[in-house]
Amino acid sequence: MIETRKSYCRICQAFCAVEVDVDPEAGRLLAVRGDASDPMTGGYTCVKGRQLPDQLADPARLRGSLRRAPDGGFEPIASERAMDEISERLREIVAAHGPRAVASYSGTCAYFNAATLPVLKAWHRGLGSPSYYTSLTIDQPAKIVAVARQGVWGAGTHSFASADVALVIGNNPIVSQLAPPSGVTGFDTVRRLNQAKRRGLTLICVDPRRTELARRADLHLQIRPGEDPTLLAGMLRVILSEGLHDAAFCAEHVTGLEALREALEDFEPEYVAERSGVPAAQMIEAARRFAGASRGCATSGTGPDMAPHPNLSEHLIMTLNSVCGRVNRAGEKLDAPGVLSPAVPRPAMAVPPALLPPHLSLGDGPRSRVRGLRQIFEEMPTPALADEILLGGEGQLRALLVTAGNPILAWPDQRKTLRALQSLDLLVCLDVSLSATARHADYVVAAPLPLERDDVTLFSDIFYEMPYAHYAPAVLAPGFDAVEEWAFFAGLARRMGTPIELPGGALDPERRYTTFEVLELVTHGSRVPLERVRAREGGQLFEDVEVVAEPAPPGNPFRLDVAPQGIPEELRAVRAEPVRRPGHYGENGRFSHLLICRRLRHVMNSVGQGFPQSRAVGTTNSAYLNPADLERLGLAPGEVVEIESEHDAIPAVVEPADDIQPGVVSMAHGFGTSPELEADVAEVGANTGRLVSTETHYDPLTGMVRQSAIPVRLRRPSS
Ligand SMILES: Nc1nc2c(c(=O)[nH]1)N[C@H]1C(S)=C(S)[C@@H](COP(=O)(O)OP(=O)(O)OC[C@H]3O[C@@H](n4cnc5c(=O)[nH]c(N)nc54)[C@H](O)[C@@H]3O)O[C@H]1N2
Ligand SMILES: Nc1nc2c(c(=O)[nH]1)N[C@H]1C(S)=C(S)[C@@H](COP(=O)(O)OP(=O)(O)OC[C@H]3O[C@@H](n4cnc5c(=O)[nH]c(N)nc54)[C@H](O)[C@@H]3O)O[C@H]1N2
Ligand code: SF4
Ligand SMILES: [Mo]
Repeated sequence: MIETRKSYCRICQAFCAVEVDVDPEAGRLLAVRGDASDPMTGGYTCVKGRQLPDQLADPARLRGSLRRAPDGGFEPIASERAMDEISERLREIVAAHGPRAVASYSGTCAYFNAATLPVLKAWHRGLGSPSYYTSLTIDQPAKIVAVARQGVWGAGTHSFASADVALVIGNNPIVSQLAPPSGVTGFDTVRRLNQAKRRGLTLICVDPRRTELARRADLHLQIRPGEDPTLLAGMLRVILSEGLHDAAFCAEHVTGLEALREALEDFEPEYVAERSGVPAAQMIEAARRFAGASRGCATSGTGPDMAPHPNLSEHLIMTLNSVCGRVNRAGEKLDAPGVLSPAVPRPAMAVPPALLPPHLSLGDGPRSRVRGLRQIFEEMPTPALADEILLGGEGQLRALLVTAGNPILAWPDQRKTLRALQSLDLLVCLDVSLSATARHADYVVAAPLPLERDDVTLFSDIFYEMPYAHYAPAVLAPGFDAVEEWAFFAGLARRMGTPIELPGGALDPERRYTTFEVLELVTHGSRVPLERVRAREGGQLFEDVEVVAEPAPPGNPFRLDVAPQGIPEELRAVRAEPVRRPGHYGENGRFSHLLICRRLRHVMNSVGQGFPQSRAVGTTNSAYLNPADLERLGLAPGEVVEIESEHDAIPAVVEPADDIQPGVVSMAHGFGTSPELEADVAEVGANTGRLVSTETHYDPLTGMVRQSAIPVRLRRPSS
């Protein structure tokens, strides 16, 4: 019997609602299609999601847990037995070295599974180990630093749904399906963008590449990679000097305006143009059109956050919104109320850093032992993780539990990552396949795939500009011994006698929980109780959820600080940098190109590289260059070159792309293999993480490594 059920895809955070045909008896997924009745995703799916049946049936999928055997290979192990042995090893490590020696790293896919991270975080608290790491700190920690220094508006910024302008910096949601709150939405993006344009939206894009989004923009500022701080400073200077900001709003809610004005003084349009490559008239027009609109925000993706001075870029982006007063005022109904998020008040006032919850402050939590780095979002910084393993002494990491992440392909400095993983006493990977990282593990624990477990759209709750949520019960059983990630950590806690405290209460070690029960404890206090979300099939709007921005208390003294300590200093430091001549980058100007980050539609980081339709689209992460550059270098499309940075070199397949400006190489991350393996770059791609060092070009506050605007040069391989 074939049954049709509703669920949602979890390969990326778009969480597209789907209808699936399943044969429950055979345990097979027969077909998947977008659910056109869904109010958020409207039937949209992408090439990745349409391959859910291939992912489930993939012969390369893990079909049970594995343990390292004496001969160096893997042998099968029952998952309960694996948990017994792993908890025993952890107990020994904690006894000998203390709880800090036990670390976990969770990758992107852990965020697409609502129970995983809350339980894992609680497991760390219960164990007393601060060594909690995720992909957040190699992604966009700068967005958190900006909030932690400027403060945040309690009622949120204007939504995209009501915007008449959108200024988008280094974000390509048409491919990535991810936009920050108030940004051009990552859900069913093209259709919603077209609607917005019919409404009169002005779209301004800042990107070195003429992206899928930039092609639809009214104004595309094709910036030289890494020059966002200069360009944004120039735009702010235009807005403030022409008086285009919201002076009334600033008088009441903003502080530091004069100090900011002063620090921006030297960012004259001609200087900004020379440095950023954006003509002065275009920069000025963008500033005027942004400030001249009435609603809408400046937002960004990974582009400026991977490049140098990420915290400064994010601060200036936030400042554009603050000085133009692009925030929800008292009495306004919020488009993005949050259905699964806690039902907290949303006051129309600045919430200064001192009043922010601990996870949003640059607090005094445990410090990293390297480079003076600190916790961000109550997480230890992943760029320092390999060093924390390799560096001896008190606090050295001995065990690493990797959940839904792929350090070998994703962390900066791939060779160091390998050395670190190989020197651990214990490496455990919870994954759905034998990833490049899992191949080095002592234990690989098999997790079910999304359609095989209950889940709810908690991660994307803050991005939805409608009161929307989707609870998806499992539609298939894995048919083998698989452990859900939360159950794995609850299993370790039970064996080790440590507590797991969730927002709705502690897990009782004697009880067996369903995933729904755990999700109820995780979403405790949400605006809509989880039971109500589960009661309806498919994605739903909860129209009765109405959140209105509340007035600030009279005499409210709080302000958004647009010139906090560190910002004027960093602006001056940027202004003092030498202007790089195009074609002469890096140390001694030895590098001809800047390599920038990008995403590919048919894969999600390292996920999907083995899917059949994705392989038909492409098997490698090509190095895209302007056709004129290929010609100048005497390279033919499809040819293999060596890309060399200050740190290391990788092979890559070059392809022409006229959406890229000359002097730029655009290349996706998450490809390649572990460095000790021989591999054909045309078949598996190359690892851009190998090109960067964690110790030279990094942000002093977060340790975030320069993963875009990397000086490189290209040449034919020497052999
Ligand atoms: N040079 C360079 N490096 C970068 C970036 C860059 O732009 N340039 N980008 C950075 C960014 S933004 C990020 S987020 C990181 C990504 O870093 P990671 O998140 O560490 O890498 P992914 O490739 O997303 O790893 C996902 C892993 O989860 C597994 N998986 C998939 N589904 C499931 C599941 O349901 N359960 C479990 N347990 N496992 C599952 C996959 O098999 C895969 O091994 O990389 C960063 N690295
Ligand atoms: N299909 C697909 N979707 C994904 C992923 C994937 O791998 N594939 N990865 C997911 C992850 S982990 C994340 S974090 C999100 C990221 O989501 P996005 O940030 O939207 O990711 P990208 O599409 O890489 O867009 C980044 C843009 O920044 C530009 N850029 C690079 N350097 C600079 C610079 O110096 N300045 C400026 N202004 N722009 C620059 C690039 O040209 C690119 O267009 O996407 C998620 N979604
Ligand atoms: S992978 Fe594609 S289908 Fe799946 S959620 Fe993301 S955009 Fe939607
Ligand atoms: Mo990411």
